[in-house]
Amino acid sequence: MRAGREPAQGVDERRLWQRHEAMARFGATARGGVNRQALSAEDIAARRTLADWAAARGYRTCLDEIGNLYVRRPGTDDTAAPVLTGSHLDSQPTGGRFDGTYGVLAGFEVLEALEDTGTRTRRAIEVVAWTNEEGSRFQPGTMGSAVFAGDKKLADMVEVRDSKGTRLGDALAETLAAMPDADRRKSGFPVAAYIEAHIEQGPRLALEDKTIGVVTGIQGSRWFEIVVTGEEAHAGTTPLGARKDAFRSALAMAQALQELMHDPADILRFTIGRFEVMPGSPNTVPGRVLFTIDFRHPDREVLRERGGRIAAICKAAAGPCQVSIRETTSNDPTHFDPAVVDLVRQSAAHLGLPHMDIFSGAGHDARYMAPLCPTGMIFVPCEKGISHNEAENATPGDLAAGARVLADVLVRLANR
Ligand code: HGY
Ligand code: MN
Ligand code: MN
Repeated sequence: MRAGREPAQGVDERRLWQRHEAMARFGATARGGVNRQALSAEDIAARRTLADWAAARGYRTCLDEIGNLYVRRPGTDDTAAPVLTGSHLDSQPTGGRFDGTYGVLAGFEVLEALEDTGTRTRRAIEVVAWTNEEGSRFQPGTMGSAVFAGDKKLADMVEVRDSKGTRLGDALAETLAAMPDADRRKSGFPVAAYIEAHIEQGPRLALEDKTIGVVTGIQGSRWFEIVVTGEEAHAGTTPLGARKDAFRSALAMAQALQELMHDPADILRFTIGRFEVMPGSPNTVPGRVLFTIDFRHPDREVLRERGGRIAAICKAAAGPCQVSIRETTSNDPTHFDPAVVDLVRQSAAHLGLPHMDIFSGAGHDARYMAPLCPTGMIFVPCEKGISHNEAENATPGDLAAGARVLADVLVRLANR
């Protein structure tokens, strides 16, 4: 240990990179990404590894009722509410090695840097790995932080099923049982401040040659699940005019929705990422189609107005089929606490790192922490802005730079 150094100087670029290499083994794909979906065996392995690293440093590990995992470095005042940092370990099915993982490992790297520089803080600092941020296996995403914030009820979340019919509650029980040494605690405890480090998942920092993104907020989003019900029929004998073809109706809906969501300024984001045609047999007319909508915009009014027209458009395009529209999550645009945003900006400047303000296009758990406590985020670049893709990449230097800003900001927040 070399005491007396600033906490940020304790950040070890090589150690942080090696932790990423270790985590990338869990759910590793042949194309260099990760498939570590929420509450899967791979997610459990990653969680247990973080807990092992924590134990090696003598840190206490806790789990709450939705499986959010906390690693606690005590402060000098154990009665003071902790400062929280972290992100998520779960990934997309064809995800990258840095989305979410970076925020958890940068937070853990800060704890180690504080040890190595002999830095004490008044408040405890806790690193959290939120459950099911991605929402790819179980919708909605940011589920762990939403339950922590009281925005989603555990009783509702445990009944959510994945596309294979597995109940979230059963997968959660397995995850909790796999970590018997972790203490249990109730979510929603008081938090003094929250700061999350994340790759940008877009091209702006790289294009502007900046190392640090001073995140001012997150755009709003609305997710829907659309189920179109027709009637299975024989592909060879059933006249087109007599069919209740769920695919044909779903396609008409999708085309009408694309027109609704057309934005010449290309600010609006509209994605149909899942489109399941059932029974999926070449010679049976589809009787059921399920598709998802991910709609995002920085302007609350656009989200309300355009989002409010989705149901009518689907019904008008249903033809002879039935259609059900279920909104699975709706989030207004989030604006972070200006004082925390300013801390990030000052810290980047203090460390001599090129930085710029940026509004997040991607969703993050910080969205749910913002109404609870002073909240902010720190972005670092990812190669060509590529994310939710196995080719996602970042440099050891940028990851370490973000962790240094995180160390500086966390210590300031933990000594308030
Ligand atoms: O979907 C999102 O914006 C986040 O990356 N899960
Ligand atoms: Mn993420
Ligand atoms: Mn993601």
